[in-house]
Amino acid sequence: MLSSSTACRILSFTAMTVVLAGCSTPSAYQMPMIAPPARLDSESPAERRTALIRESNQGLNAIPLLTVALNDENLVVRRTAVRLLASHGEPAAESLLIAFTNNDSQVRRAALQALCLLKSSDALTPTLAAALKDDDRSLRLLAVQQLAATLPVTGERLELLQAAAKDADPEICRIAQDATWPFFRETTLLKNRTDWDHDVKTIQKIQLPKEDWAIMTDPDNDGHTKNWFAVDFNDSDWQRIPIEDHWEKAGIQYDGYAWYRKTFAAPEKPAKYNAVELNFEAVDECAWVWLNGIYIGQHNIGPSGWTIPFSLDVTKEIAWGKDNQLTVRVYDSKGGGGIWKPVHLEVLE
Ligand SMILES: [Ca+2]
Repeated sequence: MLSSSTACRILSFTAMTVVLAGCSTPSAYQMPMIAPPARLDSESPAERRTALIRESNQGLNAIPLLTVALNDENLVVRRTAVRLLASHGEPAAESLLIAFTNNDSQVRRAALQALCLLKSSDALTPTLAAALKDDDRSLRLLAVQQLAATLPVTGERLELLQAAAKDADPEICRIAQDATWPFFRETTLLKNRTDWDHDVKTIQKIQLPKEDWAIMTDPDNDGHTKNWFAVDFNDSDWQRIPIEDHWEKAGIQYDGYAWYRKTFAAPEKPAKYNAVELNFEAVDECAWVWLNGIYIGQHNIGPSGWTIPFSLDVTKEIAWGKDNQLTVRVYDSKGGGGIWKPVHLEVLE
């Protein structure tokens, strides 16, 4: 078996031959202008590294040499080789795929970073699938970020993200879960409608009951797959707590996802109105909301959203003069969590 330095030397010769063969007007007088052969057989890693850089500066012919150097016994030489391959872009893509199978996780990571810049997520799917199984967390994180970056998430990318949503690392898990979360709706409030040039007046403001909301924690984040938002879902075995305070005050010491459900009576239909909105004075921290089984929108701006009021349009979803079923999925990353301020139904004109 060839040692890596012997293989480098052979490839160095091959690369030089290609350089010479590539000259359009080869001539004995031009020979002295070509850099002396690289010292890739040097015992010194610093000299081998310098030689790699010099070869790489000559152009794409250095790619085979750099590929062999990925297996150099010295980690600095190996990592220099992958960095130089990345600098050659698309022509080095095949070599970067080889680098991605390297024993050195830093070489694998540098290769994957370069490949993510060169190829679309769909073209890179097999590589990203392998990266999601890497022992090195940074490779799994890079892969999940890449898979989640292109919307919509469908097909094989969706399947991979669904698998990554069960990763042992909480950050990787969260990115994958967010990317595969199937509910989104943009709400348009009356005051923001471009076709609306009147002052918006609140003609009825009905505070929802404070007491007796059903709550269930969802540590596996799969309540939506069990239809916890459905009107006819049976929540009779869920704990009852008041809103307008953090769930910790009701004895639930918990950070993560949790679901609230409440049935409330809506008033009779007003003679005249232009919109109906559900206003949350504050939910700590993020919220996803259904009314009568229909998804109506979200408040999802991260931890800083815990004290920011928000409203969602329910003009089409409200059932006048009847019971209405409200479901709120809450995410709390730290500290107090829950629907800690009042919720109102607002009839607007
Ligand atoms: Ca919090």
